[in-house]
This record gives sequence, C-alpha cells and structure tokens, in this order.
Amino acid sequence: MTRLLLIGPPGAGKGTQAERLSEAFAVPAVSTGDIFRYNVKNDTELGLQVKSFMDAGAYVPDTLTNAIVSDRLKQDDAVDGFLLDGYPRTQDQVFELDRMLEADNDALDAVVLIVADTEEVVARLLKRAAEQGRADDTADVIRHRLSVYEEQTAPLIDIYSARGLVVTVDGLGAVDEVTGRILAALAARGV
Ligand code: B4P
Repeated sequence: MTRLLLIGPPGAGKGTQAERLSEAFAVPAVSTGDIFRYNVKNDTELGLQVKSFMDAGAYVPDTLTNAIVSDRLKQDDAVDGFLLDGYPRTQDQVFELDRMLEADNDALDAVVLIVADTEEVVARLLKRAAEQGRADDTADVIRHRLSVYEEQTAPLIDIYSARGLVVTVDGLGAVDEVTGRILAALAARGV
C-alpha cells in the first residue's frame, strides 16, 4: 500500500507528476483541483459553490474540501493506497486528513514537495493560459494564488518535516527528468 501527498506552488508540476506517479504506484491520483474543475464545468451544486473561489485564485473553504476528500478516500479504489494532489493545503486540512487516517503516524509514506521558483511557475501558468484558457491562470490571479500558497500552504512543510515525511524534489527541467527524480528520492526512502 502506498500513500503519498504532493505539495508545491501552483505550476510546480503537481498535476503533471501525479498522473505519472499514480501509474508507477498503481494508486488513484486524487486531485482536489480536478474534482472542483469537473464540478464547475458540469454546473453541479458543488461547482456553483466553488466557482467564485477558484476564479479568484482563493482556496475553496475547508469544510467543502475536506468533505470531498473524505468521501473520495472511502471509495474502493483508494482503500489500498492513494496519491493526494493538492491536498492538504491548509492546517485545518492537515488536521482533517489526520482524522481521516485515524492519526496513524505510519499512515503516509511520504510528502513529495516539488519546488520551482516563482519566475518559472508564472511562465508555465501563463503558457497554460494561452493554450487552455483556464479561468485562474491570468497574471493577477496567478500572483494571488502564489501569495495564498506562501501564506497558507508553505507552513505545512514544517508540519510534515517534523514528522520526517518530506521528500524535496527540484521541479525544474523536463517532465520525465522530474518524474525520475521523484521516483529515485522515494526509492531511497524505501517507498
Ligand atoms: P490545482 O488544480 O491544484 O492547480 P495548481 O496549483 O495550479 O496546480 P496544477 O496541478 O494545475 O499545476 P501543475 O503544476 O501540474 O488547484 C486549482 C485551484 O483549486 C486552487 O487555486 C483552489 O482554488 C482550488 N483547490 C484545489 N485544491 C484545494 C484545496 N485542497 N483546498 C482549497 N482549495 C483548493 O502544472 C502547471 C503547468 O505547468 C501545466 O501547464 C503543465 O503542463 C506545466 N508543467 C508541468 N511540469 C512541467 C515541467 N517540468 N516543465 C515545463 N512545464 C511543466
């Protein structure tokens, strides 16, 4: 059973690497961002609730986000492992995830932190904006997302470091190279 978390600033490559790691470890990749975007696209009740937060580059309220992850982790395919992409992002979400995992200290194998500098992530997100037109990829919203990350999510690195779980990987370079680095760093930990 493999249970991994992926953390990193917007544009660091979480979604990109999550797909590959999901395949490598044969576990489902659970992306809160993808779940929210799917619901917005399909005009579901949840989609209507989260759209304004996402468009503004703000975090979706913890109560909604925690409920979604809790439901998702109860599904059969997640019982034998999972990779959480972009969750937890706040201290409350860490607390709730601990509760979902019954505060089992061995519940997680590693927290993969993908690092990339601001210049690079802004360039990537602006490129994606030009290609895919995501509502939260405008220059102003990207700036706001980065500051929300620094304020609310970066402090989680200390929490997971204190638990000895953080594996830090350089997110710069080709996608395959980054995947190789993550797999090597996890293998070095016996994951
Ligand atoms: P996410 O979907 O997680 O969006 P993100 O932070 O931008 O990461 P993403 O996965 O898209 O980017 P990636 O680095 O893979 O969240 C979106 C929004 O959802 C949040 O702002 C928030 O509103 C809400 N949300 C999600 N989770 C939440 C939570 N837990 N709590 C509250 N709110 C939540 O890729 C970026 C680009 O870089 C892509 O175009 C990719 O192709 C490119 N790229 C990747 N790797 C590259 C490489 N090595 N070289 C060059 N380009 C690369």
